[in-house]
Amino acid sequence: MKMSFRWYGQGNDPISLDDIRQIPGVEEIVWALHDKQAGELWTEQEVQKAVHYIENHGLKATIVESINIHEDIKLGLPTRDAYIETYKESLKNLGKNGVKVICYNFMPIFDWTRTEMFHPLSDGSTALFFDKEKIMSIDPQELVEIVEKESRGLTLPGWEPERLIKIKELFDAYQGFTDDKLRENFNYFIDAIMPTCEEYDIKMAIHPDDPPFSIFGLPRLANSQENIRKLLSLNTSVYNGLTFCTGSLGADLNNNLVDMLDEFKDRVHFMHVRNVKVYDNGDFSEVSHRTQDGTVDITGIMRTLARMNFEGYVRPDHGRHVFGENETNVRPGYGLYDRAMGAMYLTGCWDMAKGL
Ligand code: CS2
Ligand code: MN
Repeated sequence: MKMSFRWYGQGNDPISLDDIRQIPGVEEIVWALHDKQAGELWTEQEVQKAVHYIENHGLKATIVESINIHEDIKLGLPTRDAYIETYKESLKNLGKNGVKVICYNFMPIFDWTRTEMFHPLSDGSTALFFDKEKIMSIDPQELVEIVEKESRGLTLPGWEPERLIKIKELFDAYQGFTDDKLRENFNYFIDAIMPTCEEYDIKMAIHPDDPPFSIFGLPRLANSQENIRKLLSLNTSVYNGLTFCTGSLGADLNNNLVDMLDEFKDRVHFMHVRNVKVYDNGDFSEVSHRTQDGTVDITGIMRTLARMNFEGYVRPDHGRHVFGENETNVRPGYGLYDRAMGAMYLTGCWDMAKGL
């Protein structure tokens, strides 16, 4: 495996690459041009600049998370073809500059959803929290207000203000939209970009839906073993692959993660490994990466990866806010310390399993 760490870019992330470099085993930066809207072109010059900046800090820039998919592609509107052409152009510019994997999602309207960003845990740290009953009882506009208030002025991926102004319009567009319809539009998109991916050797890795069940009546595609199997079989190129996010999939206790990893291993290009603690009422809290702290079998996952000699990329995912970070301008889920501890824990599990 190759250990990586997500970074929000120069001037946009309070954490520096010099800090990240000090985490043992981390060689790769998971990056993006965070000021780009969905549908905008990533020019070769912009890509080169970002890649050079990362490489000049002694790190590699092989993984991008995410080039967001324009809503018209998910909705299957006639304008989608132009957006797909732009997407392909961005892929070319990335492929030419050494990028190998793109993590992206195909969730309607929202990226990940939580009801609290700084939920107090019993050890005095804080973490992201999902209150199921609350989500089921509020409307999307109220959710937007919660996220805006809780994010302390930092833009969260997938929650860009430009996107949120259009919430009402978007919900109207998705009225009566089924899972099958969304799957059909995914199929159209993936078939259209596969030749470019193959030519430029750049693997697509779809991120599971978070949470892995429908909210506000929106369709879901990448939330269960059966649905992921369908996605991967729509186009069987290895370039149509998966980001296996244990925290997202693990929020549904019906998902047997080790089993899923075993089935999809040849198509998994990127692992997000993190723990969550799921409660009986369906609420879940993010916790440390340690296996005993939540309901995800983290050691089982790492043992499986080691057994299969996983050669893809791994990153710790969301962390708690610890060591006083809560009082700083930390980006929810993306502080330095708990993710650094997570990276070390995962590396430790791997090394033990490998007998190193
Ligand atoms: C990430 C997602 O922070 C997170 O939860 O895992 O925002 C992820 O980047 C996207 O869903 C992938 O496009
Ligand atoms: Mn993830």
